[in-house]
Order: sequence, then structure tokens, then C-alpha cells
Amino acid sequence: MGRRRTLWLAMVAVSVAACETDRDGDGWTTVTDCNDDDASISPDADEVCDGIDNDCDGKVDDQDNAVIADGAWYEDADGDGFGSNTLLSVCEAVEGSVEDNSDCDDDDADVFPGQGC
Ligand SMILES: [Ca+2]
Ligand SMILES: [Ca+2]
Ligand SMILES: [Ca+2]
Ligand SMILES: [Ca+2]
Repeated sequence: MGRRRTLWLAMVAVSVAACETDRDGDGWTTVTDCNDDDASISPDADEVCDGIDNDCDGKVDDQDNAVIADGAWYEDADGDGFGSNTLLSVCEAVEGSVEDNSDCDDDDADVFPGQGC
């Protein structure tokens, strides 16, 4: 590598660093901010159910275990319609999920509130 090319690379490196801007003023620059035009989106943000990656980890909504869902869905392992205490990280009801968490035995479909609980 020639001296000129080394100098050129050094200049490019300096100008790339100078391009590190924080357009939306959220404290994160274009390098770490996955949306530098929206201050509500940054690695500091909470992941919410809105179809976009709010916290810049590459995972959108309920692909992201950190998601804060609007509702609460619990696992219903035995399918009796009553859920266990296991809160699911989902944005909307999925198969095997219910909005209830009152099942005292989620491994037995014959035991549920009013029936053995
Ligand atoms: Ca931002
Ligand atoms: Ca995310
Ligand atoms: Ca989101
Ligand atoms: Ca159940």
C-alpha cells in the first residue's frame, strides 16, 4: 500500500467520524441509532407493539423478548381455557394463550377454577 493511499484512507476515516451526527437529538448518533430521525427510537427505548424495532436490537415487536405488550396473555398448557402464571411476550393472542391466569393446575384440563381449584 502506497503512502498516498494510506493518507487517503486516513482522510476517509476522519470524514466518516465527522459524519457521526445525532439529527434527532436523542443522544445516539447514526452509528448506534437505528432511526436518527425519530427521537423515540434508540437503544434506550422500550420495545412496544407498533410494527417497528423501537430499541434498535434488530427484533421487532414480539420477536423481541423485551416487548411491552398492551395486553397480557398467559399460557394455557392444558387447553381448559384458564391460563397459568406464565406471561407470554406476545403482542396479540396466539394459539394456547388466554387473558386469564387463574388456573391452579395448568397440566390438568380437569382442574380449573370452580373445578378442583
Ligand atoms: Ca433516534
Ligand atoms: Ca427491538
Ligand atoms: Ca416495536
Ligand atoms: Ca389451563
